[in-house]
Amino acid sequence: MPDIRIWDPVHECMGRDQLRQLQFDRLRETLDRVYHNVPCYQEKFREAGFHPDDLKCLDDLEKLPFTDKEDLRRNYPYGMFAVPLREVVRIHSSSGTTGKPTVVGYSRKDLDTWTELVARFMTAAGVTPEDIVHIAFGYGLFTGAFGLHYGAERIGASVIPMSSGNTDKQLMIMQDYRSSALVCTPSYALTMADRKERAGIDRKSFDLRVGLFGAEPWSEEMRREIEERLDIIATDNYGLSEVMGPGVAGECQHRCGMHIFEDHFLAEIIDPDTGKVLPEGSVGELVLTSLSKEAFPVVRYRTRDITRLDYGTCECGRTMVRMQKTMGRSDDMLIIKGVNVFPTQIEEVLFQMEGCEPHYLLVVDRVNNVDTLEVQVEVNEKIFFDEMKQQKAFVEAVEKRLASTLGVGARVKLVEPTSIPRHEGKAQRVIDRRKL
Ligand code: DLL
Repeated sequence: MPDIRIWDPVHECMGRDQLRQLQFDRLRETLDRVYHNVPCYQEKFREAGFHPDDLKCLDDLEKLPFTDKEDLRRNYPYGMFAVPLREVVRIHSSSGTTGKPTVVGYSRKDLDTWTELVARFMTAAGVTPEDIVHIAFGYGLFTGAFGLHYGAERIGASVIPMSSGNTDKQLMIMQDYRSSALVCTPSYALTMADRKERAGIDRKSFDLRVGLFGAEPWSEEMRREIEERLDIIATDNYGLSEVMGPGVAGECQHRCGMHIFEDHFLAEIIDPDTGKVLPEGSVGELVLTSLSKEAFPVVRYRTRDITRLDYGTCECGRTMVRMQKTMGRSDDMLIIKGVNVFPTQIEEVLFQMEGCEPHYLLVVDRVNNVDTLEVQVEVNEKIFFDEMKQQKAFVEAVEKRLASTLGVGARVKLVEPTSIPRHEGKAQRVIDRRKL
């Protein structure tokens, strides 16, 4: 039987008219805040001939330009903050399109909101104070671990801040400490299932009953496989660092889309090519505007995630719109082992290595449920004809540089000069063989 517990029924089950009024009031405050505190927004608004006082209804938002990763890159590291640093109590970051990551900040109130919203979706997924929540996201600049950690604590669950890696130890702790809720990427959940089966561990020796998975795309088939092999209910949750981290949206136990917490985020669907807002029910790129953030508000942030919004009522009683599982991206970002990787980051590294030619191909695959990345790169004749020993040292040097830049390992394969296919028009540099 689905659990009907709702963390914040006043907001999560709000009437749509009342919600729109709340969104409007909060949007006005947000526009005022960014206009007066963030030069980048002030400039954008001026260029669009828009003043925050011009906002008369929610649809007026369409008159404003978008924000994207490029704006964050240009204002690296703190240029998009809307409060002085002394009011920022936490900093996280996410991959940028080039060597520099994007930086996001939280005020004390932002951290409180974040915690509340994570508690919302964890409750919607069925987590209660009785649960022992095993967090296997990496603690660090990534928002996943800290976000879910504080949300679970707020619910009153017992949190195990396990962090990522060392799968055997993870399994031991899960068995011994009787973890009942697992938090990680869906692909890592499958890695755990593999290891458990290989070690011949009986599924009855686990108390796991629910999984809260996110940070990367996954299919319904993958959900079924995780549920079957770990004997749990697997739920999906969505978020992105620039908008807050996890806690933007999450599934309830009916699992028919992730409820977007619309009292804090305004969602639009646009055509990624024209930027036009699409009619309700269309598939397109999700654009989000934060409605309550103090330190790092975002106005019309292009997530690049392709999805569809469903405004139909959900049996759980929540009135918040549901987003479908993402169907891809409108840019070339890859998510490898839960880590966001842009081909441009790889290109930058290759171009810095003497001997590499500007021709490369990225081959992404999933082997035994683990993502793999192979970087095939053309090298000049000197290196190609060098001794094996020198070639090996060269490959190792590139791999080391890639691992430290990307935060995830890649296998480098040197290929003969001119062997990578040349394209007239747009180069095709990525082959993704995973079936997501
Ligand atoms: O991945 C935040 C997060 C952490 C979400 C933990 C859920 C759980 P970023 O590292 O900035 O933030 O990556 C954001 O990851 O634009 C999507 O492309 C992808 N993504 C996140 N959640 C999902 C999901 C975190 N449930 C980018 N399904 C986003 C598909 C997801 N893609």
